Amino acid sequence: MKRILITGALGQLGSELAAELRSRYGVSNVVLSDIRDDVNRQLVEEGPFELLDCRDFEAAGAVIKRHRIDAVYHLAAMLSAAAERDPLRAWDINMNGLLAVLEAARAYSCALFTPSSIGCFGPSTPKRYTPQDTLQRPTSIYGVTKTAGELLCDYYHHAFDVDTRGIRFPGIISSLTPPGGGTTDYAVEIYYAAASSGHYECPLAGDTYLDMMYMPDAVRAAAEIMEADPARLRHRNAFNVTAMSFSPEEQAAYIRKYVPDFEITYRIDPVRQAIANSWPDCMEDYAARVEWDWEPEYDLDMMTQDMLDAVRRHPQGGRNV
Ligand code: AKB
Repeated sequence: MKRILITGALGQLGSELAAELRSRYGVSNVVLSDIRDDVNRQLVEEGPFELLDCRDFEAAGAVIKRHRIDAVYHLAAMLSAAAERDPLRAWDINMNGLLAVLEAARAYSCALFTPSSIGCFGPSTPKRYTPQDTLQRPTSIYGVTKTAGELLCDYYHHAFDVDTRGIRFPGIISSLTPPGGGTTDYAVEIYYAAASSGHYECPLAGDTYLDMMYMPDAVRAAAEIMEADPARLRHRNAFNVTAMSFSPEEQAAYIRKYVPDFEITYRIDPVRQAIANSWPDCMEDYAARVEWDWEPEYDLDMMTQDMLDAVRRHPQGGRNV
């Protein structure tokens, strides 16, 4: 894999994956694309960038051809809470975007990474130590698109031999670019609130457990699965990966180690709470560990120290806002 295209490159995950992949493969070999170019200007100007609506198969194909791309990281998508506010738009962006990029990958023989999510599970999925292969009946539109996307990527692999790969991300916590429209966004916002006012009003109940991961682990996971030996992969597009599972109460307790007066109160957002209640408390990620040696580095304490340092240095809500 030498020449890479990232869609949705200016978002929370894309902006940090761009840095990781550019340090592995060289700035000029990693082309960034997004539907807009008026945010993260530093990233837009640092290396090759294309304005791209990934639902447009012709346009995606033209970018792939022009830059002689051999692997695409398709990150453009709507997250769970935003998707619930506009389900038809979520279907359009998440499914028609994926389909166009899959077709372009097929036409130009590219490998394709697509992130799935803990959102692919539903209330009938085992809630604790959720297995790799299990019941998936998601109840959010985001989850419907994620489960359909996993199946579509599997289909393109077995029907057309496209080298599709993907992982089920938990909530991702980071300080470079803020997340937008996710159920797990609270786990990022809480650090900014702790460092600025010392108080956070949480939209989820204090005992809501969800899987989470710190960004350095998330970008490494995305790079490593694409470098994995295909002969070892029994699964392809839906690897469970996790690093930690905690509730808002527990996260607040860890923050208090470093901000002793930190206070958390709760004002439940019924939409996000319903989504969170339908997701696992904690997954097991044995298949990823066995098939491509996945291992997270950051736990809740290490992440909390690092995040508080980062947000104190950049209190405006993200270095790339
Ligand atoms: C969201 O909350 O929608 C995302 C996710 C877990 O997929 N962060």
